[in-house]
Amino acid sequence: MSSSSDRPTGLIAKSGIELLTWGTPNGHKASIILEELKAAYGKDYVFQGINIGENIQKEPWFTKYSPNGRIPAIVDHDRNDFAVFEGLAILSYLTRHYDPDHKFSFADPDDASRAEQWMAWQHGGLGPMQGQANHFYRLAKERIPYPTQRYVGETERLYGILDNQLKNKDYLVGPGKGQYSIADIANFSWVNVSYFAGVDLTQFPNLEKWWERINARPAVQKGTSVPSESKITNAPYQSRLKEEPEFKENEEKLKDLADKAKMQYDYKYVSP
Ligand SMILES: N[C@@H](CCC(=O)N[C@@H](CS)C(=O)NCC(=O)O)C(=O)O
Repeated sequence: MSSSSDRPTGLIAKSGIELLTWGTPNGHKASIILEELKAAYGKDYVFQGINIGENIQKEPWFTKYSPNGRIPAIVDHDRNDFAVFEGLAILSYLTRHYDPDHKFSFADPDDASRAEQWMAWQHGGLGPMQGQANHFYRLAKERIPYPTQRYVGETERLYGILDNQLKNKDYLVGPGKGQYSIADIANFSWVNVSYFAGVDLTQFPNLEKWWERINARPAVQKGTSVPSESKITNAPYQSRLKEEPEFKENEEKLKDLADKAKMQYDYKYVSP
């Protein structure tokens, strides 16, 4: 179930989970796990699109649930309207309460800690650095070489860390080859917009295979289309490069500027 197209002004559901979100990497973390729980257990949810371009996330009714004024947030109507903000906390809360068979989380305390470590790493490293890479590579009003190479380079260094972790594993955490979990969902949501930040995923072969594996999951396809189809994730980005010559030309210009910035400051990412 989705919301009406009117500007949201408050909660709309009375039971179950209500997700307040927008089509960004942090938003996708919450909608992917909710789609996975729906597919695995039949747990339904309601969402409202919070258009961050219109600053709905700064309105008092919203900051009551998400004090940082950012998406995503969830409200659990079945648990006294308990509200959760921050991706890691949302992923942990939902699996703690609604993943009894540990299909996306871990019963083993050491694996649970490992998953938490990779989610914390995403929050402290990958998300903030790639967010800044997006800003300086593409969104800022002017192209400034130093921060562009600094943040695109640091994002590439972090991708190198993930690539190394996935050398002999299909998923980041878990016994043997690993088990798909909330640790993968947190990091996938950012790797799924690598090209938007000027990072070429083919440089990281283990990571690219992991991205393909996760992107092929039906629940991931559904989750990344909440609240609406995304144009910035890697698959539609690649299609636009093929189909829209003007888009391709502009993207090549951005890449060229970033490559020159890297050369100017001799930045090389270093992966262990
Ligand atoms: N660490 C938070 C980050 C949340 C965040 O940065 N959300 C962005 C969208 S990806 C946002 O709401 N931006 C709008 C704003 O800053 O006003 C998480 O993982 O949930």
